Order: sequence, then structure tokens, then C-alpha cells
Amino acid sequence: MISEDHPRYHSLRLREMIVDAWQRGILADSGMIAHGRGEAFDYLLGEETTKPAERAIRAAAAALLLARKPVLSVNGNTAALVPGEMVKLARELKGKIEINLFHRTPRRVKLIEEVLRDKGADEVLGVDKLTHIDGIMSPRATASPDGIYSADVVLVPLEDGDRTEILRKSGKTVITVDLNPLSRTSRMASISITDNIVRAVPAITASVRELRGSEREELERILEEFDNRENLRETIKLLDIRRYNPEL
Ligand code: PTJ
Repeated sequence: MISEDHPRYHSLRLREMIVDAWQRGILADSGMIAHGRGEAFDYLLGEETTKPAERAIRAAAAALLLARKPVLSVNGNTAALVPGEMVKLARELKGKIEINLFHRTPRRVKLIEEVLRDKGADEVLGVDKLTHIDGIMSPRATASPDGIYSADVVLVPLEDGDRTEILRKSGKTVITVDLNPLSRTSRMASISITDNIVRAVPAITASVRELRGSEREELERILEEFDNRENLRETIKLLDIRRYNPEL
């Protein structure tokens, strides 16, 4: 148990959740390494939602509200940290949830499905009946016919660069959450939210609620004004290796 007055309480608490998910078989082994990389970027970004991230979150909410068929993708790290928040966001959007694993095994799929159902998900896609996007016969191109395959807007947190590229090429709007603004996923996505998934997902839900009553033209304007490359450039400028030790 970590004491709440420990200066690194929040970060250590996330580590505890990650380790727990790994012990339960939910997390891929490399999910731990991915988390460590994310943690380092979060540290350099001040462990708070930056202004560019706020803009990306608002653009993501607009895209999800404009979507004909929004689908939210869940992998091991997402299931470890924000399963309930993903179910809440899906409900808010009347969107679907799909398990989408890079290191796919039947056991992990089953365990993640159980976690999502425990959090109130009625329907979980990506469990069986997968097909290949644009006929690309690669494990990187699999998707559920009723989910990511036929979606127009997908939220894919902590996604792999190749998959992001396949999804973009198939014409989908791809929203990602990835703390590394330099990753291929961040560069390939339509909207990259450089923020910790534990802050980003509740913030998207709040933004969806705020924008729900807006006219379609207003949502389209938010999307048009958002420039992903420019936003990533601004984020990179905020990375500060001396943030916690200005005297060094
Ligand atoms: O559960 P699976 O089998 O689908 O596997 C999931 C992982 C994450 C292991 C797999 O997709 C993978 O290897 O991803 P990468 O290529 O390591 O990319 C993960 C990205 O997520 C990195 O750029 C990290 O900086 C970032 N990241 C890690 N933790 C967080 C994060 N971004 C936002 N919030 C986090 N908590």
C-alpha cells in the first residue's frame, strides 16, 4: 500500500494498477515497458493535461459527436487503468467497445471482456468473428465487422504505428491517446491526445457532455481549426527535462 502523502503517490498508484493487471494476466508483458515509457513522458510534461492536449481532447469530442459510428478500442493497458471510464464514454456516445490486442491470446481477450462486463458493458466486440481491414491479411489489420471494421471514427489509445496507418488508409478518423508525441502513432493519427489515459478519457467524456448541444457547424468548425502536426509541435516544446529540478 502506498501512502497518500507520498510525493509520487499518483504515479506509484498507477504502477500498482499496472502490476496488478499483469499478475491477473490482463496486461501484455510489454505493457509494463510501454507504461514505463509513458510514465517518463508524463514526468517531462508535468503530469498534467497541457493546453495542446486540451485542444486535442475538444477536437476528439467533436469528431466523436459527429461520427456515424464511433468505436472505442480497448487493449491491456487501457483495461488495466480506465476500464470503467471507457464504458462510461461508450455509453455517453452510444458507441461500441472493441477489444483490440497487439499481443492477442484467447485468455487475455476473455479476461479483458470480463473486466469490461464487470464495469457495466452490455456488448463487447472483438472477442470472436474478426475480419481483415481492406483485405490486408496481417494480424495488424484485424477488426470486428460490427466494430472498428465498419466504424468511421475510432478511439485507439496506446495503439501501434502500423495499425494506426492501416486504419487511416482505410479512411477512418483515428483518435489516439499516447504520451509520446514523437511516436509513429501520434504522427499518423488524425487527432493525437498527448496525455495520460487516466486523465484523457474522463476529459473526453466531459467534453462530449459539454459539446453535445452544439450545432453540427460548430463541431465541424472545431475539427477544421484543429491541426494535429501543429499541436504535436507545440507539445514537443513543452517537454522540459529540468521541470522538477530547475537548479540542475
Ligand atoms: O494489450 P496489447 O497486447 O494490445 O499491447 C499493448 C501495448 C501498449 C503493449 C502495445 O500496443 C505496445 O507495444 O505499444 P507501444 O508501441 O509500446 O506504444 C505504447 C505507447 O503508449 C507509448 O508511446 C507510451 O509512451 C504510451 N503510453 C504508455 N502508457 C500510457 C501511454 N500513453 C498514455 N497514457 C498512458 N498511461
